[in-house]
Amino acid sequence: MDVKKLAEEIKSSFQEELKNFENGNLNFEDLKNKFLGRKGLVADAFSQMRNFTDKALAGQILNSLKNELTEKVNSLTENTSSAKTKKLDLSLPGRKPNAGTLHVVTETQRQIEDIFFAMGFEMATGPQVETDFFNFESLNFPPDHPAREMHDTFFVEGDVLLRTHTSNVQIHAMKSQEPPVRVIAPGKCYRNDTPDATHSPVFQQIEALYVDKNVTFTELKGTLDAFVKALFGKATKTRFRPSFFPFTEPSAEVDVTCVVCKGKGCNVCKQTGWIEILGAGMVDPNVLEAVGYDSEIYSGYAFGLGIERVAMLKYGIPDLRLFFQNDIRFLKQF
Ligand code: FA5
Repeated sequence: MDVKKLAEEIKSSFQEELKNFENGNLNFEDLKNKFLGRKGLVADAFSQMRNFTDKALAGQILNSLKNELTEKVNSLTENTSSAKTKKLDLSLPGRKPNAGTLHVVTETQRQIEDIFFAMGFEMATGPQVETDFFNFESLNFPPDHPAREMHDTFFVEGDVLLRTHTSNVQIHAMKSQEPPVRVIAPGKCYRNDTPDATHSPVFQQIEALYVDKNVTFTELKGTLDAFVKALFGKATKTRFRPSFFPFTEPSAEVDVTCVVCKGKGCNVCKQTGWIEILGAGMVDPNVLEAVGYDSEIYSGYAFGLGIERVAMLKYGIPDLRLFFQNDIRFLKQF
């Protein structure tokens, strides 16, 4: 077989198909595949190599055919893409970029912060990796005190641990300033708790602390009632249950009406109609003395609330684990 003739035939067939392509009767991929594809005419010519008498010459001719067609095809891609740009239809509606939103827990945190800022509280912060002293001892939890059992946590090494509550910030705040102190401190906390509808091993709290002359339990009740009504609406009720925290005396757990069932009882509130959102109390005089405040002159209240629990109530979310699963369908609702 004459390789030159074969190459000429392929070239003229390419010219024919090029016209079809330019007329819009053949698409680019089909044109390219017909000549340069794995099963295209050029590859087919190469596969007939053993039939050509002068194989070296045949190789040269077919290689230069392949290069020539590849160049032509490549120049077509450039032309077509610039042709496409020219045909850009500016009247088409644009593609909307997917704007992110704040996570519902962050959103809730900011709402809570705004309510307390409006009442005159300031922002305070403290470390998440903390020493036993700030997380427990200075808050009146002696070593081996049974109250530590409910705060089983993750130990880093020695007496360094991941804080179990934001109450450590009470100590940092009081050590760094004289009364009056009126601060809130949001942040992550860690406990060796089994995840369920209302618990997670990592969760967030907001601590509040107010120390001054003549601060009373009545003020604590009034502040919390005003806060709950500002966040959940005027109809929301609060319930104070006697409780124990080593660093407050007296102490209370504060519940609000379950918004999922409106107080009737469901699996979120464990059929009680109430959901616990925070622990509170009057700062124990021992704590005030430990930071160098005179407990005869000063008194104060403190409370710590779970932000996820508040977000669940506010938005009627039945399971706390939804916050961490990152399901975009869930997150987009807020
Ligand atoms: C405390 O942590 C105290 N530090 C609160 C406090 C501060 C009392 C100041 C007095 C004065 P408690 O262990 O009850 O208390 O937790 C407070 C809130 O954190 C709970 O009401 C709950 O809303 C939230 N919380 C606790 N553990 C978890 C958890 N594993 N997952 C999600 N939220 C939790």
